[in-house]
Amino acid sequence: MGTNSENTAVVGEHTTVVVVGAGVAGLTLGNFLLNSGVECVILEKHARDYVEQRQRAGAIDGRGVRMFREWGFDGVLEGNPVPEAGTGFWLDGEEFPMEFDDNDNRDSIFCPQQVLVRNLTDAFLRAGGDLRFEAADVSPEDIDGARPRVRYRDTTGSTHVVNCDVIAGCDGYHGVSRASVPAGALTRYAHAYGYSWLSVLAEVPAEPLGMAIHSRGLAGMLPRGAHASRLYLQCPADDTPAQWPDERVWSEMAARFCTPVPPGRIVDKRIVPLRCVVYSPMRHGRLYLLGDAAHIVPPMSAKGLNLALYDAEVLARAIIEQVRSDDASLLDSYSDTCLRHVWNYQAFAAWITELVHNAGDASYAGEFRRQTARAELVRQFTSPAANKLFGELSAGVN
Ligand code: RFL
Repeated sequence: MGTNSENTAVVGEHTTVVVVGAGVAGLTLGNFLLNSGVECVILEKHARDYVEQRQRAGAIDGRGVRMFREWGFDGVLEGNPVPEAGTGFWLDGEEFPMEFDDNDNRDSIFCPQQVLVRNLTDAFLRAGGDLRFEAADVSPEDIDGARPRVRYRDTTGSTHVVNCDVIAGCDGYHGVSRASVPAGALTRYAHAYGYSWLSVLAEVPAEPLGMAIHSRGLAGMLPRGAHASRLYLQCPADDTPAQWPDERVWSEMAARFCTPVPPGRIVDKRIVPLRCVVYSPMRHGRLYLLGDAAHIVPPMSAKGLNLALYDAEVLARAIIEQVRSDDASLLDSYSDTCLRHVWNYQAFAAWITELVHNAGDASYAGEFRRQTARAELVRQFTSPAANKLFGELSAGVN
């Protein structure tokens, strides 16, 4: 390693994989690589505290739970997970329990995303991993050339260049990795729903637990640990959090669940537009895109985090195969392998999103669609065959 004192650039550093972003995709990939003896460096733009406190998803599906077990990382799921059993759907106040008759959904758990991120960070650092927080101006370079590398600035202002064989873009939807792909090289497939969710984090246990379908719109209450919940309220696409004072949140929850909902302290409120996005292919040259950097699913499906985990495992296996056997076939098929799974989950996400929203507020899809969606929902709740199919769709089974 040499230092150019004029521009304080540190040159000559080399690793096998530079992972951009220490979210669930980046940390899972980093851990699997390190555990298999593959060198990597993770670059994260935020400070460790910020990343570890960021509250987001909370549902890990059966495939994700089994994946961590199979790789010997059971420990990363510890720390306040709540079994998913007991989730219900309320249709105009009538409760229907959702019990899926398949292994995938039986294995799934509620584990707050920040708990998973904290545990993955600890595991990576404990194993001697190289994780650099507060990396500014991260910039993938020569991604389809002979010398792929990533440039960034550290907290002292020094510029570093890390040369590598593979760049893993795990920096979310607004990150720099996908933006570094030349215009026109990726196709963007997208669909926007005409409504959003007000997403609220509150310091109360999730009770009632589940989703409510009502003519006022959808509502949801799901656990984020034993003492906190995420609340969702369908709202017009152009609403702002300022239009939702705390009292309105609690009274609207009670109105949509048709039951009193004990209020608690609200710590976060944001508007999440409901949309689906897929970028294809999920690779350009030596840059591979993972997780939200490559696709967004509407939150009703609770699959965003799980897709990120899937991508991380597929890329980890592909890189390990390349390093151990000099065999690039899994790397070459990375995008196709992931996209099959992505479109499968997008299909489930689009179906469940439309079903539960159409069955509620008729001002979007009309009264006819409301009635057919309600009939279909009741069949989901009451027919063992339909329920089994729901379980299979949600588990991504073809
Ligand atoms: P992440 O988790 O956003 O991590 C990206 C990381 O990259 C960093 N970064 C950069 N680092 C270096 N240089 C740059 N220029 C960078 N730009 C960004 C970021 O700081 C961050 O650390 O993406 P990843 O790993 O792809 O994971 C995706 C999931 O986080 C996401 O899909 C889920 O949170 C979506 N989601 C849910 N998914 C589920 O499976 N189940 C759920 O129940 C669920 N609930 C949710 C959700 C997303 C939500 N929000 C935030 C819209 C609930 C909410 C409210």
